[in-house]
Amino acid sequence: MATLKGPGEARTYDGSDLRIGIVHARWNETMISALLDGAKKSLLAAGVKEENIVVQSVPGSYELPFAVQRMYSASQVQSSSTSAGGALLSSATDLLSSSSTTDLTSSATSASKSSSTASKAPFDALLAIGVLIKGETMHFEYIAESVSHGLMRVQLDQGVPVVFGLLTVLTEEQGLARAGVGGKGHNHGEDWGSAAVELGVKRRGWG
Ligand code: DLZ
Repeated sequence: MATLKGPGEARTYDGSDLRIGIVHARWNETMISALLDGAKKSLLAAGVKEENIVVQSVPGSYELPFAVQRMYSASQVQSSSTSAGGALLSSATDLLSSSSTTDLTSSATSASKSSSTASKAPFDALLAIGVLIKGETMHFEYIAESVSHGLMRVQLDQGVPVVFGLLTVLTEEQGLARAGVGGKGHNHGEDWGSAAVELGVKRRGWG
């Protein structure tokens, strides 16, 4: 049954050939963990292979645009690298090396680790996950605005879909509901995973 809110009835897209990059912030870990799980669940359900889901983490949401941009650039270098380009490849991946991250699920960790060994294509889509909770100062507004603009800039400048997985909530309770924690609300991470697959597939058709 379609609801008033949300992306509507989803067509199923075949993600079995896609490579998806996820960067998540570590602030508000309970929600982040649930959102990441939700996103991965949708990706796997669409056929994306575990080894083609690369997860990295950054301290907070403010760091998301830079990390997404570097992660995508590194994947382009990887795909065009020959043995002569190996040094460049390793320096690019070192910027966001899996050993420097604290990923929140064991499956995410294994996906990150496998990313450093397998041969790679550039990411078909990326997903940035963060949870910003409004405090008593203007911090929230500045971070929310710059992250939104930054992620939009990355996707338009790089020509790669960047799914906006940033919850901007007024209270922790709102965040928990939107992460589907405690069986309440809806896990928006699931929608973001589906959006990444749909955009990844469509982008190929759009050239
Ligand atoms: C500083 C800060 C604050 C106050 N709140 C959040 C938050 O609710 N969610 C989040 O993801 N990050 C927060 N941060 C951290 C900033 O995003 C950033 O990591 C630091 O300012 C360092 O650049």
